[in-house]
Amino acid sequence: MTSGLSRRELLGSAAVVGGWVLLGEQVTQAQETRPQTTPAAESGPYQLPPLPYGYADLEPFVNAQTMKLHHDIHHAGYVRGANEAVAELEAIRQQGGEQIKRVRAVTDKLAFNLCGHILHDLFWKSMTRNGGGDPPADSQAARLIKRDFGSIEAFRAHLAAAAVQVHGSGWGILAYEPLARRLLVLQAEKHENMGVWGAVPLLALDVWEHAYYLQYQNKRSDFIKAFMEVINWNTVEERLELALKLA
Ligand code: MN3
Repeated sequence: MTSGLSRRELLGSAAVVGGWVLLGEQVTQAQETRPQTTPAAESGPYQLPPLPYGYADLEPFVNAQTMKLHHDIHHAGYVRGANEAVAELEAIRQQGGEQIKRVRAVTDKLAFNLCGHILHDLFWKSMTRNGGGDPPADSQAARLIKRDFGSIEAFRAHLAAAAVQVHGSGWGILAYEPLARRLLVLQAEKHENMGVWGAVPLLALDVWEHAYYLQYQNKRSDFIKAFMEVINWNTVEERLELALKLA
């Protein structure tokens, strides 16, 4: 990733969206693919990333049907919505006049869809075949999780409780907060509410019903247990090492 960047470069390239810090790599990708004049829905600054594994690769924990619908339909919808919002804001600026009153509504649409895109991108990377267990004993993640939560087990219990208790649709998230230089377990309602400005998400657990209902029905906690078996600690470590440079 961008681990060769200095702190100043990293800060300069990070953007904050809906309370979540977006690390430099994704911002750069977005800037390099500026919208063209084609309809906003299918093109624009944001693109649906391919899954980092096959649809069936996380079975039995996440089945192929759930994975395909979730990625190809739901995640794609957030990408489309974010691109639409960007194009609508551009049109509003150009047209001016009464159109300017739509900024509130379209900004809301942008935050919802873009945060949905950002968190799904991290969600796919948060899981891997043969993942789960504890982070490597000598990793920064293991060190900081033990320091800030007491133990890996206490962290897992906290994350699971946060994910189970989300009101409605949302997320359980492990994040690094650079002001106090500490890890936090956060919840997100929908994709964008309850975020903490400046906190960098390191691990994201989707508990919208579409993430588990086909396979686990109403048993959200069973899906959360399954997620624990596929956690990708390499992703956590990579993102944590970048986040540590923010403070
Ligand atoms: Mn989802």
